[in-house]
Amino acid sequence: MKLRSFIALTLVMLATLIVIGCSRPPTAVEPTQLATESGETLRSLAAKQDMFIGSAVRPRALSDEPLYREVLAREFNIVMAEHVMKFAPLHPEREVYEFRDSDTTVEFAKEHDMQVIGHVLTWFHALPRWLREGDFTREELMGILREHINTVVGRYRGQIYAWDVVNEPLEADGALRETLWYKGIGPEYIDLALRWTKQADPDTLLYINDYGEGLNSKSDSFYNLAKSLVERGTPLDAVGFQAHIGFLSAKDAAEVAENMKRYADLGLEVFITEMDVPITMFKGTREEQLAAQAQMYEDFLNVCIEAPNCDTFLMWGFTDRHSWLTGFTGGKSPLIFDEAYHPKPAYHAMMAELKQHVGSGAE
Ligand code: 9MR
Repeated sequence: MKLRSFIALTLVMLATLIVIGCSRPPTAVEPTQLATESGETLRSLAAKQDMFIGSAVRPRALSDEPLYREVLAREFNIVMAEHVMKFAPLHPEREVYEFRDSDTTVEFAKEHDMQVIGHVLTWFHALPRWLREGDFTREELMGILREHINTVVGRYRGQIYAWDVVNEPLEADGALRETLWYKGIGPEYIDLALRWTKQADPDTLLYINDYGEGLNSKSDSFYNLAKSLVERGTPLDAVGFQAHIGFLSAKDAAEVAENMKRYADLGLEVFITEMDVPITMFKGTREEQLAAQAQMYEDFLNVCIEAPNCDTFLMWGFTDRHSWLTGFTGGKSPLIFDEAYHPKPAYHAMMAELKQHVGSGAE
């Protein structure tokens, strides 16, 4: 390497290290600074109206950060693994299952009297190489999926409130997504996965999950998919609206409320499963962005509370310290606690929304 290139490369590496160093989360605050004066929490207020309020979780943060554990257990009564219950991490080789991280999540929930949502049994993403490159026949793929479902759902039988059986089954235009399962088994993979999950744990709730939950052609297709499953007697209890606001999902809470109604008519529950709101979607000063973010969380929580068929509301994490949107680019601050576990305006807005309904005797 020429000397000039070497110096340039070294400078780039140094600059990168400085950026990483500067963007590291600030040191966490002492737990005593965190309790609200009244002693009320999202969890206590949600429980008063038989609601589940929760977050996606990361096992490494659970094991490494006392404050992560403390705030999670204090504020939420339901959790979902952000990554570790997907096919690739759970089933890395054909004959090998790796349950350590998912067990950590389920055990934490048990210790703190929280419910668990299982995410996810079939998805186009997070598939292990042996499966992606396996060149399996239809019968083999069906055998693999059935065995995976039996093993995973069977292991946690009786411990999972609801299973996300099919994640993101649709393309943006509303067509069935051409996943490995779709291509290898056919569209009936959805029915089969739901039936096999029901057999492996008859008491868990089953749902399919996607984004684009306003009123649009994709949400119409999702509704038609759910309707056809119900009509042919395939077990299905709910649909999940991901609610990654401003990224892939609806921005208009009124549209989401309208969309929820038609599922009530089908006898299906709706779960809000992955809500987050990057502040970068709003204009203005940081204070204005945080206020707009708070309003968005409040509006979506309100939609769920007001709907007769929504009592489960999860966010895709709870602290900006741990979010799929907090990466190298940073600055999106999409969650309701900041990187030092201080509650943000969005947290207070959700508390106020819950309080208002407890106060009005909605429980
Ligand atoms: O946030 C998750 C990220 O940490 C994982 O690396 C990724 C692949 O497993 O999945 C992300 O979560 C996705 C979720 O499972 C399904 N809906 C979209 C979420 C954000 O991409």
